[in-house]
Order: sequence, then structure tokens, then C-alpha cells
Amino acid sequence: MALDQDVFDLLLDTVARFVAERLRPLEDEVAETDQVPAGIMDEMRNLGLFGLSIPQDYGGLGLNMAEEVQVAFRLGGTSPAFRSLIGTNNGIGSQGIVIDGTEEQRRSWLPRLASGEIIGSFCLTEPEAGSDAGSLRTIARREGDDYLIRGTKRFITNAPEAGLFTVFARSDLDSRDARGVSAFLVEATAPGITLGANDRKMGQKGTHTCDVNFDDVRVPAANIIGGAARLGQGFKTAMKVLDRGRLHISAVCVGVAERLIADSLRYAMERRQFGQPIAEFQLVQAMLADMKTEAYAARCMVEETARRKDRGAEVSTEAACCKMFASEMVGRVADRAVQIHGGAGYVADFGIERFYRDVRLFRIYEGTTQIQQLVIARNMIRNAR
Ligand code: COS
Repeated sequence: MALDQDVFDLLLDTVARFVAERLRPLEDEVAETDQVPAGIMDEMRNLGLFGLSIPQDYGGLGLNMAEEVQVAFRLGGTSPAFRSLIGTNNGIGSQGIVIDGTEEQRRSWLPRLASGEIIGSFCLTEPEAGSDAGSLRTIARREGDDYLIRGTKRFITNAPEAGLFTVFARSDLDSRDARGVSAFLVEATAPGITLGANDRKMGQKGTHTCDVNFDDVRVPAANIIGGAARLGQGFKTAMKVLDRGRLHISAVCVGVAERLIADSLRYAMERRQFGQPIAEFQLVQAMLADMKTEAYAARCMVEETARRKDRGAEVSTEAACCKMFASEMVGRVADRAVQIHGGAGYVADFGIERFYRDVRLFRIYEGTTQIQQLVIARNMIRNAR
């Protein structure tokens, strides 16, 4: 259900102000300490940011996709670490339950995810299974009314903060591909779960990822997302969650690009060389124009795909188009932002080099550019048959 227009406009204004006044001043601190201040988390909870995409019946704001991307554009206006904190609860950490969960699972988990009381985390990737997600090796062995989960998950976003994991594991032990995988809801306190050390990443300081090890973790069969009816259907749940997640990430890419364009334009108009602002030089103007055009194209793609999704259309192909174009676009925009800033873009003081490192992840997670290409082309061929 979409929000009342006035309420939604107020939300957008509030988020934009929160980003400008509360989050931007903290960007350096978060990068240096690798930590988002606890007070900011509380403010995010109070603003309802953990439950943007969770239906109102379960305590969230119930934004539709077109609305959600508008919020994501604005959250992109600051370091991605802030968005990442609320990212899993709105995306991969909750949507499995929203899309395919039973009513009981929804009632039991969504209100706490929506309020930010607990953080949800998505355990798909493994040491040997990344792009080929269907080849995962984590197993869920049936024992009475329970399953015992054993395996290792890798690069798991928000795992150190998580209260709930969505774990993809092979419940059909004889299967080798995407069939035979089920999605389990596993509480982070379950005996047998251990976390690896936090990964030392290129960027996105303040967002934490690590290995999650499952050593015969006992999970009731009732915790399969969607119940017994969805045994062996977990991979499809993962794909549906990722279709949605890819669109959200695309919107974040647009938001970051727009931030970098604003910073670059301001710098180009202030910085003087050869007796005039560098913005007066056509070679700098070309970079600004290219940045603007590409970001605008990505914004249009994201808005159109979100509207189509809200109308009930199947947007797997378009979401992959958006993810590929927007993540590659923001990489080029960040590169030009460094170039326009020159030496100031390369040193840490202006934060531009930090964004340059931060945005590199967008081309990798929730499916690499190459996986998006594969999804797009496969769907084209399938539809043409
Ligand atoms: N929505 C619903 N169902 C989907 C789907 C989608 N978007 N995409 C695939 N499926 C279904 C297929 O229809 C198929 O069902 P059937 O067995 O009934 O035919 C099943 O899922 C398996 O699909 P497919 O055969 O296409 O799976 P593959 O193993 O060939 O892999 C890719 C597909 C490569 C697209 C998938 O592994 C992928 O997205 N990999 C990247 C994973 C990723 O993004 N990781 C990032 C880390 S998670 S943050």
C-alpha cells in the first residue's frame, strides 16, 4: 500500500534533512572509527528507516517500490555505511519473509525488523559459492522435527550486528544445483553459530561483514521460509529477494552519483586556475555533463522499473539492467569526481577518494555486473523462444 502523498513528502523531506544535517557531518568519523554511532542508530529507528519496505500490517512504513527508491536516492547522499545499516532489514534480511514467509513467520519477525530492534542478515554466499549461488555446500540435515545446519557463509553484511539470519542450505543432500536448497530463519543466538573476524575491506567503513559458521545448528522445520510447502524452493526465494534488492542498490548508486556531481560542480565553480574557475573550461564541462547525463539516465531507469514492479510486472531483466548500468555509472562518476578535484580528489580531506573506494562494491555485491549481463541475456533468449 502506498503512503498518503503528504505523509510521503514529509518523509522525503525528513530523510533529506537527516542526511544533510546529521549524517554528512559524521562521514569522516564513521570512516575513521569503522563504527556508526549508537545514537544515530536510535535516530534511524525513530524515523522508521528500518521498516521502509515492510508492510504496515507488520509495523513498517509499507512503501511501494517507487516510493522506496525515492528514499534510497536521498540516503545515497551520504556515506553508504549509513544506508547499509538499514539496508538488510529493508532488503535481503527481511524480504524473504515478506515475499514467501508464512503468516506466523511474518507476525513473529517483521515487527522487530521494522522497528530496528533486531538486524536481519542474508547468508547466501560461501567460500566456494558466490556468483554460482546454486552450488552452495551448506547442508541442512533432517533430524526429527528439526534440521541441523552445517557450513560456512562468507562476506555476510551486518552479520556482527545480526539477530536473525536467513540461511540458504541444501535440504536435499543429493542435489547439486539450485533445486534442493531451502531458506531457513535462524536466530543469531542459536548454539553452534560462530562469527569470523570482521573483513578488512577496501571501503564502506562502518559496514561490517564477516564469515558466519554453522556447526550443526539446530533449527525447527517450522523455520523454513514459507513452511514445508517451500522445502527445496529457497533458491527462488533468494532470486526474488535479489530482484528487489538490485533495484534498491541501483537507487543508492544514483543517490551517491548525484552527491558526487553536486560536490564536483561546487568545487569546479570555486577552484580557480589560469585566472578563472575551472568550471569555465570546456574539458571540465564535458566531465560534468557526462556525469549528469549518466546519472539522469540511471535515475529514469530506476524510477520506471520501480513503477513497473508496483504495477505487478515481472522486472527481473529490468532490475538487472538497472543494477548493471547504475553501479557502473557511479564508478565512472566517482572517477571523474576525483579527476575534477585533482590533487584534492586524491587526498582524504575532501572525502572524494573515500567515495571512490566505497562505490567499488556496488559492481560486485547483490550480483556482479557479469551476473547481471548473464541474467539479462538469458531472459532475452528465453523470451524470444
Ligand atoms: N525469480 C524467481 N525465480 C527465479 C529467478 C527469479 N528472478 N531466477 C531464477 N529463478 C528460478 C528459475 O526459474 C529456476 O527454477 P526451476 O528450477 O523451477 O526451473 C531456478 O530458480 C534456478 O534458476 P537457474 O537455473 O537460472 O539458476 P542458475 O543456477 O543457473 O543461476 C544465477 C542463476 C546465475 C542468475 C544466480 O545464481 C545468481 O543470481 N547468482 C548471483 C548471486 C548473487 O547475486 N550473489 C550476491 C550475493 S547475495 S548479497
